[in-house]
Parts: sequence; C-alpha cells; structure tokens
Amino acid sequence: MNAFTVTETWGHERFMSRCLELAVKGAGFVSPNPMVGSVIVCDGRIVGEGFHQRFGGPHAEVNAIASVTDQDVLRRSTLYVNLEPCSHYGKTPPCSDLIVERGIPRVVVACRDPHEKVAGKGIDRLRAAGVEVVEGILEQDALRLNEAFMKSHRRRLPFVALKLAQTLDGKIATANGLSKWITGEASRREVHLMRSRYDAVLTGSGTVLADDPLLTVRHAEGRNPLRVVLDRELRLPPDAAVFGPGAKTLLVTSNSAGGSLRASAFRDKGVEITTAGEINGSLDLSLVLRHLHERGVLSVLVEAGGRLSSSFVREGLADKLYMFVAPKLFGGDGLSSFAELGVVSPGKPVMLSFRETRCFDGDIMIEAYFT
Ligand code: AOF
Ligand code: ZN
Repeated sequence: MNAFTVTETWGHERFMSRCLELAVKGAGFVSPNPMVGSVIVCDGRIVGEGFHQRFGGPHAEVNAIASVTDQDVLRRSTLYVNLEPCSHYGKTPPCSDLIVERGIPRVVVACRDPHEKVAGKGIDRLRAAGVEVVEGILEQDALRLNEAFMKSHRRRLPFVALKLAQTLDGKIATANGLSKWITGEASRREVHLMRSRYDAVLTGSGTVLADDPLLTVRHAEGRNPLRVVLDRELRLPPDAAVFGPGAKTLLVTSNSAGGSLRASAFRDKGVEITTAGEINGSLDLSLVLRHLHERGVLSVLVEAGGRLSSSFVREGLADKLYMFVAPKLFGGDGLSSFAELGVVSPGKPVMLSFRETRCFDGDIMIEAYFT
C-alpha cells in the first residue's frame, strides 16, 4: 500500500465510523430493520448526514441525501453508508436508484445486505450505472452492529444473548435460591437499557417463581421488549408480575398444558399462549426460537437461571453472553450460573471469546461470544 492509499483508507474509516455512530441512534426503534447511518462527503468535508430513525421510515441514505440542498454538491460527493444501499421496493423505494438519479459518483459501503431481495443487487445496480463502489470499510464493526439483523436473515433464527449476574465465585443465588440483588444499581440500569434494545426478553418458570420479575424497561429510556415466559407445565400463577400490564407477554407451554382450563386464565389477562413440542422433558428451544423468528423477533435476551441458560448453550443456540460479576462470594453451597453443560474434559470446554469488559460502579460486565 502506498502513502496515498493509506491516507485514503484512514479517511474512509473516519467517515464510516461516523456512519456507525449515527446508525446506533436508531437502536431500539428500527427492528426488524437494520441500524443504518450515512454521511455525504465533498472535498474532504461532511456536507450531509442521516440515519434510519424508525421502522418503516426513510432509509439512512434518503435522509442523508435530503440534508444536502445544493444538487451540484451531490454530483461531486461520496456517499458513505454502513449497509449496502437497497435495490428493492419495500416500504420505501430503492436507495440505489435515488443515488444514481442524483448523480452521486462514488459510494463507500461497510458490508453487504443479507436480505434476500438485496444481497449484492444494490451494489451491482450502482456499478452498472457507472457509480464507483468501495466495499469492506470497517466491515467487522458494521456486521457486529447489526449482528441480530445479519443472523436473522442468514440463519432464520433470532440472535440469542444470555445475561447473568453472578458473584466472583460464579454463583447466581445462595443455596436457598435467593438472588436479589447480586449486582448494584448501575448494572441494573444497564440491563434495562439492554432490554430496550432487544426485541424479546425470555425467562423460565423457575426465575418467575423465585424472583417475580417484571422484565420491563424502567430504569432506562426505551420501549419494552416482548416478554417470553417458558412454562412447560403451566405451574405459574396468572397473577405473577410478568403477566401484568406494561408490556406484551407470550407464554410458551407444552402441547398438553396449552389446551387445559388453566390456560384460559392467562388468555383472559391478555397473555398470548403458544405451544411447543418437548425434547427430554423440556420445551424444544429451537422450536421456540423459530416461532419467535416467524413473528419478526430478531433478537432475544435470555434472563434466566442456570438450567435454562445452560440449555441454550448445550444446544448451540446461544450467540453471546453478558456476564455481570459482583465482588462477592457465596461459596460452594450457592447455585452456579451454569448447570450441567456436559463438559467432562478440561480439553473440551464450552469456548467463548472475550469481546469487551466494562465497569458499572463496583461491578464488572464481561461481554463474550460463544465460538
Ligand atoms: C432500513 N434502513 O437505512 C436501509 C435499509 O421495507 P423497507 O423499504 O424499509 O426496506 C427494508 C430493507 O431495506 C432492510 O431489511 C434492508 O435490507 C434494506 N436497507 N433498511 O430499514 C436503511 N439502508
Ligand atoms: Zn434503502
């Protein structure tokens, strides 16, 4: 690489990171669409910006282009965007057509769009019209930003993150099952922010019985996710907090319990009930996830105990872990954050890769990916 291209790549990265910064402003508002930001650069300066603000609204490129009033400037500009411009008629017309119409000569893209109606066609459309397209700038960051959107389109399953709060010696509760509150207030605020950015938050009947959580967003700004409760035997009382008002709740139970008289008490409260088959005496988690995918859920935050969290890991359904760690010890009689993972050899553990650590007052949060 000569000095000129090094400088040029650095310039591309600087403008693309601004796109990513803008895109994040849509977090919690655009799903099931992706978070997208766009900037327009003329003579080395940003002359226009835009991002996708809410589901069904104009795309980032449309907003960025609209922010530039001088049409001659567009004909000399480069448009940066973290996702390939679209080529299809969805809720809005194709952005690649708009770019061509406005005579923008160059487009810099971070990553391709996995949406089956786009998938490379947006870039082809631009190139066919003579627009220069540079690809792959900050690609990994862009893929990570829209990890839920990417997985949903590629695998037809939601992105699954597990959130656990444990002591330094890996315990999520004392021996009698009590767990409130292991981590402090700052950690809890962060969890509420996370909830607002996930489409669904999922828990099991054990956690509802032990903690009676609301699973809504209260200590942060943002919308409530869909609450999903797994209760195979329908043993939960309909007056548990998670079935109350404030957010929608989906109760998943076994085929046999779903038709029972008890189920109607939940329906009367406005709780939606769906059934799933069982595997070895537990609800089939991949069926649950497929059902959530079909109803447009891109991402699921699992806030459950050691058993359900472990099932997601054992079945290879977990993508990410947020582990909050408090500087406390509960000792060997406490309950472990993960149970029964089936690891028998230290040479064959469940492997993760650390992504980031953050501090929340006295606690640490480790973000890691299952590999
Ligand atoms: C967005 N915002 O900034 C970009 C998107 O139904 P539509 O017309 O809103 O199209 C949604 C698809 O368009 C979306 O799934 C993605 O493939 C593509 N690009 N979408 O919502 C944007 N650039
Ligand atoms: Zn578009």
